Amino acid sequence: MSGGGYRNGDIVSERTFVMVKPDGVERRLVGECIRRFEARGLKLVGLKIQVIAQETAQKHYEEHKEKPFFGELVNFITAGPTVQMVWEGTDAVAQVRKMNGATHCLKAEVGTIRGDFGLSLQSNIIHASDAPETAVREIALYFAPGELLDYTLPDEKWLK
Ligand code: 3AN
Repeated sequence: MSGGGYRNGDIVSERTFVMVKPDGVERRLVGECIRRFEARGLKLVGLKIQVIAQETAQKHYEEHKEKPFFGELVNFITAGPTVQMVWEGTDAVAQVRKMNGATHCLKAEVGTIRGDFGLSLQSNIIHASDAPETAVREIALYFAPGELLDYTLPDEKWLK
């Protein structure tokens, strides 16, 4: 399946890109993030840990290139280990965004990852694609097609 997903009636199964940022890794929140997405019914199809290159970070945050915080953002995201993941499931892009919460942790609802674990704007623990097209671009930036797994879980019939 492509990152763009497919339609089954009104139900969209799709893939989204998620990254636990250096603050999330250093604060040992990787397992908590994975637990929440699994519990929700999403399926992990790609996973790696790495310190990302400046060039990759610049491509990732291309849309913010002209913003005053761009340099600081690139320095922050490349400052330590980050965890890259691809999650698949019904309406995955929107559901993960909702579970992560608003960009500024102080504005994020309690019950979201940012609302439960953060207080900062830049150190906001986790990133996720904001649209299916963004997911396709971001997945390709971090994963080769062969690094993503196609498999079925027995509970999937309950999750569409
Ligand atoms: P989101 O990650 O919720 O999609 P974006 O795409 O608006 O948010 O911003 C990307 C990242 O840039 C944010 N996660 C945050 O770390 C950082 N950022 C956004 N706005 C600012 C700002 N005004 N000052 C510093 N960092 C910012």
